Amino acid sequence: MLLASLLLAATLVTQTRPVPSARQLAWHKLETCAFVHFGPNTFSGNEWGTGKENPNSFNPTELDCRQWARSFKAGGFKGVILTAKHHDGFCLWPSKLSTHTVANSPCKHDILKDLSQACKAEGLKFGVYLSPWDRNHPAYGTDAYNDTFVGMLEEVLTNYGPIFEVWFDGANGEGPNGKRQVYDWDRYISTVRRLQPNAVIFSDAGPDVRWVGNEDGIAPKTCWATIQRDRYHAGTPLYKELGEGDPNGANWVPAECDVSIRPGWFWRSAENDKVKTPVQLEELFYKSVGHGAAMLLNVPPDSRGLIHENDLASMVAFHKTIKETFKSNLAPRNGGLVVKFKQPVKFDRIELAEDITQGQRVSKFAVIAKLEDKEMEIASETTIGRRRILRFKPTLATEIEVRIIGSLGAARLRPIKIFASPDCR
Ligand code: FUL
Repeated sequence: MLLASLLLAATLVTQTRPVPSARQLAWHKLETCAFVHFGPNTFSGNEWGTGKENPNSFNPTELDCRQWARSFKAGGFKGVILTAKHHDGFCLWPSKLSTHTVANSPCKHDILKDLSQACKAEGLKFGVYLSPWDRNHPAYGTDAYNDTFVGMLEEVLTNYGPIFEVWFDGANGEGPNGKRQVYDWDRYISTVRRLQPNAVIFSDAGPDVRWVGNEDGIAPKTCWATIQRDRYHAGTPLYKELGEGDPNGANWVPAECDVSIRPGWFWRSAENDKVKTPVQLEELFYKSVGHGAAMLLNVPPDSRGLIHENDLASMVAFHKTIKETFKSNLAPRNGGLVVKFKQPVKFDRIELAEDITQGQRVSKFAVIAKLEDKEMEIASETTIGRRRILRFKPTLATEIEVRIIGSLGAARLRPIKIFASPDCR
């Protein structure tokens, strides 16, 4: 009844909200993707290479990108984003525009080719991280470098597609000649649009996907997919605003939460025993995907060129718990915002979702659980967005109701879903 009146109200109220593009809608469905930091730093133990490292140091002895892709699949990830070029400028493909590449290393593999093919074989989407900051390239800091960077983008976007996401790092340090580059973002973006029109572009400021404003993998509980995009640029000092977003923002630019499974972005042997536990990964899932954002978990291959056993074990156990938790929805399929049960049901998760093709609207809601004649408010929260997962201690109820208290235009919610995690059964 409540759902029916909400839908009716929605047809009467003509408030337009920003909505996702087709490429953003496809991206939203992926939810969890793996990030791969790999390069000379894997062998030096550095986080930021200087660009002066000897390409001979890049020498993975058992490189197997198929093992990476199999591992990510086993971890439940839907896409993979590789650091094709990090700040050291080292290209993991044999670029014709640089001498600092895999072609001048003992490895000889075109890692973009290997990984893009492995992803295809495992049914994973493939994306690339390309740092415009380049601490090696002699042209960096001059106009000519913008041509070089566009040329590199052309190589990467032409030869290894389809690409689902291009991840632009906003860092803008000095190059080998002590100069900083003035980045030509308009050209970089139009190059991606021209060559991979279905790819989303990530940076602090979008245009398609925004940074969540921290590297802890956490979106705030209040998280709007909208921002006022022209307030920001890559490298924005206002990045703290990017977490919550802006309900009045004119642009749909959802948040992506990047975080590493290890303390560093690159593998180092000293951190083999500091891999995040399955429980920590689960926590990150609830605080990213469960807050309506996306999870981008960095799992860096080791100096053998393999995903380390500890990282793999942790990802697999994480995925198993998530899969088991969300296996069967306890709510009847035709339930709206009120669900009734004949017998008390025990649950510890409630999942809500707005129909984001109509934009994001809900700004305040409560969840009420009833057991016999007792009524209890079990949650009072703000945004819902694409997917909002609420966690509770195991709770018994014969009725669960979601009350919308604040909304920018009529709320358009999907039916409530109710789950019991393995701990609740
Ligand atoms: C940052 C970089 O400086 C880090 O090295 C890492 O790549 C992270 C994902 O983005 O801006």
